[in-house]
Amino acid sequence: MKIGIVCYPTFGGSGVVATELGLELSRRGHEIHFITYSQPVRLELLSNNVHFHEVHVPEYPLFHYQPYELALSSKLVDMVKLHGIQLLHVHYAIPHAYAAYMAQQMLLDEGILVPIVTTLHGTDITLVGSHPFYKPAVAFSINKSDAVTSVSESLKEDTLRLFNIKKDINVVPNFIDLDRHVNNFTDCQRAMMAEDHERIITHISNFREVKQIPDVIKIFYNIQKEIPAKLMMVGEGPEKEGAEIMVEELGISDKVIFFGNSNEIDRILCFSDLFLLPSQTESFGLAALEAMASGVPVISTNTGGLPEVNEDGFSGYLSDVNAVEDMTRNALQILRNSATLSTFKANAKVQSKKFDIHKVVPKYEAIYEETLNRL
Ligand code: GMT
Repeated sequence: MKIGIVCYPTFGGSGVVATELGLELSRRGHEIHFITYSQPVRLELLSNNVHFHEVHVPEYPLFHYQPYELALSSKLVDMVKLHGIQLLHVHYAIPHAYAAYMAQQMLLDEGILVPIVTTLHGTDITLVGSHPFYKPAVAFSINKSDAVTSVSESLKEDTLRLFNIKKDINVVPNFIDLDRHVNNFTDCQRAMMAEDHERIITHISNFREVKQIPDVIKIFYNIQKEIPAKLMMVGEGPEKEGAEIMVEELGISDKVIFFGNSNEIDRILCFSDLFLLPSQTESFGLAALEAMASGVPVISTNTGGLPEVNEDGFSGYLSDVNAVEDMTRNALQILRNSATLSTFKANAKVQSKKFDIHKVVPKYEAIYEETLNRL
């Protein structure tokens, strides 16, 4: 199949999932066209069947807001015609599903029928999309998609509760490429980060309010009072500066490293003992899955899709949002004893295998085929 993939190209779950999906589809013989405003961060190699088409939005002083949707839908029309793209798979409803629908209508006018598959990722539904300013447009573009998928059961339920949706929603969970992800490091240079007797705790996110960054720091603060430990904070976002100030005020600057965005996630996870994800909401929690695939147990909240990813008492523990004391207790339960830690590390790997790329990507292929056959 010739498939056009539209996504956000930045560091962030939906863009990572879209990119990894496109790359795996290309390995399975499909021709993939990424269409977005810059080259996706995990898309390092372009090849015969992986293409990238950049959407340009010319700056014009008259516009207070530059019309990205318009530029994207025009680019989709051009790329479908030029490359014979048969199907558009858009990740994140806003504004991608909307722009794809406009492209579909323009193409129909020329007698070309291109179906749209929309994948809902979470914040497009729970945090942003359900805002009254966007809600009618989001509901409309979901209902106009030819197939709709969500990354967890929980997100499907949220979508049906928040919007008047007439389409079936297929749950296709996020996935992990274990062959590529399982760290092949003989030495991930742990010694550069911590002493042998110290536990390494890691948090990776886009540092938005929803990630509850102050809770990450509070949990770590409690842990390091009990056992020797270091905290690795990976990512960039609006809450980062506040976190740096909090770390300073708590007097733990020598135990916390802020990395910023990193292309070395695998190496960081390779030397990590525990992953913290105390989010207020999380439709899936791809970062937790990546941690588990590297054998890192997860302390998370029990919100959204997290219970579908992290199995309580097996790959880690789940707690209520803001239950800092409970999350501290659970973290110490895993970290205090080396034998317990080894068991949880092994369990985390086992749990990640449920989301093996080779089990999940065929589900998308089946949806594409079914959608194309329905035309
Ligand atoms: O978590 C974010 O703020 C980024 C966001 C995104 O769109 O990239 O992540 C969402 O999609 C990911 C991939 O499906 C999920 O793993 C995240 O759980 C989800 N984030 C939230 O629901 C807050």
